[in-house]
Amino acid sequence: MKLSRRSVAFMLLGAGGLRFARPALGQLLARGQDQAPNRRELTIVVKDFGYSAGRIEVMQDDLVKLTVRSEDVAHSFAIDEYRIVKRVPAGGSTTFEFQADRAGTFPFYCNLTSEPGHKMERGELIVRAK
Ligand SMILES: [Cu+2]
Repeated sequence: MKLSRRSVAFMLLGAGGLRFARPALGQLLARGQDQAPNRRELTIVVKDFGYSAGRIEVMQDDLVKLTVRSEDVAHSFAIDEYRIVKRVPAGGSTTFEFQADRAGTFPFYCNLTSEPGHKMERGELIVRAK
């Protein structure tokens, strides 16, 4: 007999009662493809023409909420492959979300040209395949 996720859920409810079924049901549903993605919240500081994290690692399909904060002049944060380009105001921050739906290694950088140092701001986003 092939069990659908729904019928398994009903079996758990029937066997263990709602109180005990909840954690198991949660784990079960977390693996489903139609479920909400894992959320990741990350903050990167940029100053002195460098990002505080040279590498960001997430899992494929994570919903990433990223805050980039400048502790000096205006900067930006760009990931070409994800078509992300965000301004980071001087002394301020920007927060945005994206779903890391493509696995691989993707460079991030600051695309400002007002001073040569911006070119040195580099890092990479690593999205681990599921
Ligand atoms: Cu910059």
